[in-house]
Amino acid sequence: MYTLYYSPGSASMVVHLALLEIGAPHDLEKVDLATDAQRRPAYLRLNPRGQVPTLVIDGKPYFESAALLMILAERHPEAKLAPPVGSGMRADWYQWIAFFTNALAPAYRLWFYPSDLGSAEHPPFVREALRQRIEDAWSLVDAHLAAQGPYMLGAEFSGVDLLALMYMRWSRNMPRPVTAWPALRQFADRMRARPSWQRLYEIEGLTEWAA
Ligand SMILES: N[C@@H](CCC(=O)N[C@@H](CS)C(=O)NCC(=O)O)C(=O)O
Repeated sequence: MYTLYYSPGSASMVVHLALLEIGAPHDLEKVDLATDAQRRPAYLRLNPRGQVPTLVIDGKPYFESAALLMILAERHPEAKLAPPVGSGMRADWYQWIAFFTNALAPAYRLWFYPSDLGSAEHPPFVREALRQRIEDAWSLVDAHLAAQGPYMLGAEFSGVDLLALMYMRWSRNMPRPVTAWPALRQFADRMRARPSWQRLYEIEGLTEWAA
């Protein structure tokens, strides 16, 4: 039913985690970013952006990690990755997914891919602006978790926690890793104890930021 085109530790993580949380049977196809496999014509036919992840659902390819999370959550309501439609928690769920994909993901993308702006390395003022934007977003999430945690939606775990965790991991070698904020640290520890996280590490062969 599902084939996930992924690269270890990349934006495919949230989709891989969702599949593991759901327990949905799936095939994995590794895309070797080191050899630019994402730019080969056969892959571009699946994902015209030349990025991972791509999720093929019943023969049709889809891209954008947060959209894939939402699609999976809807297709598998029993996994409770999304609160019921129409509920206040569902509204919070949309809000936080939009927050992460708008306030955080583009700044991360530019941080890791200066080539998107045509340079091998950002000038210091751009790097500083991106760092500030990323840290401001994490400060907001830290305050939210401290006041209304332990999960993004409060008492209940949901798919948006998987999205948050993926982005949190990407901060590990940045000037201020998320583990420097107390509530984010607690959240990370709670989430990294989940079996899906441990299984993903085994399958993707990851070691850094395991727990
Ligand atoms: N907005 C996209 C971003 C995907 C993305 O930037 N993927 C990176 C890996 S984390 C990638 O494919 N990089 C290879 C490249 O851009 O050439 C999503 O969330 O799916």
